[in-house]
Amino acid sequence: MTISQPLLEKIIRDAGEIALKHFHDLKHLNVEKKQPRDFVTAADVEVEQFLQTQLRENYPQFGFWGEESGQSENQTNRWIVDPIDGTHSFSRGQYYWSISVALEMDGEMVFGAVFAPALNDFYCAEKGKGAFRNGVKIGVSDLDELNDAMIGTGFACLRAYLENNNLARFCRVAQATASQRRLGSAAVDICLVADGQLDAFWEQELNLYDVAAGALIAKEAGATVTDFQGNDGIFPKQILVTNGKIYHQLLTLM
Ligand code: 2AM
Ligand code: CA
Repeated sequence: MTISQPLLEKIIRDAGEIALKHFHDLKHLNVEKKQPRDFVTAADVEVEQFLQTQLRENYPQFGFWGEESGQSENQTNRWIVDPIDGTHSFSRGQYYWSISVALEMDGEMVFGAVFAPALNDFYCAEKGKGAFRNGVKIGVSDLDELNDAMIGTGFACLRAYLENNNLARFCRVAQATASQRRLGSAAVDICLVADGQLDAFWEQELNLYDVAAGALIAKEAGATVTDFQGNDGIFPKQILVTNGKIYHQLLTLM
């Protein structure tokens, strides 16, 4: 492997400092709308520029795809970056937002990091080497009764004005589970499943940069990652992440 985890952690934590500076001075933060219900701030742009520059400088062999700046030339081996996942929460001073960085090589995620600066939680994984939060190995919960489960979801589909909007599915799952959470950053939500803080998470109509890093972290922590039909893989338009034990019970409700 040609990457250095300590170097990447330093770069991503430094990016977190840039985001935190804005987070602690929200009164002066410029929030714009890319389209209705879709926000971007100066922090998103600055964090992405910083990551792009640092990653290019240290890893010139890899391409780059960021939410705000788009795709560079080399897309076979590339960094996939969401500078701030959960921008709306960020802009309101809430804590669930994150910086998401994945390295994809030949169609496979080999490294993923999700840093939630306001929580000071740094999640990361390298393929085949387990998943970690702040350097401590993590794993999914062992809860096996859907009725007792705490599950997370999100509604990117509502912001996209889709008729297929997750509301009926949410009602089915809410009636079958003990607790529901809607925290606003898919990348963090998926890491909470990896860490056993949630038993499962699903969402639809996301983008690859929202889920690429989280999905690897979750898999390395022992989670199942599928679409709503049960196909293995990372499908941002339909992602279901579970602890494995409640997978079949939940899949039938998707
Ligand atoms: P973002 O903050 O990077 O935009 C929350 O449900 C998830 O939906 C977040 O990961 C958020 O990512 C994403 N999201 C927000 N607005 C969206 C939109 N208009 N279309 C698709 N996804 C969106
Ligand atoms: Ca974003």
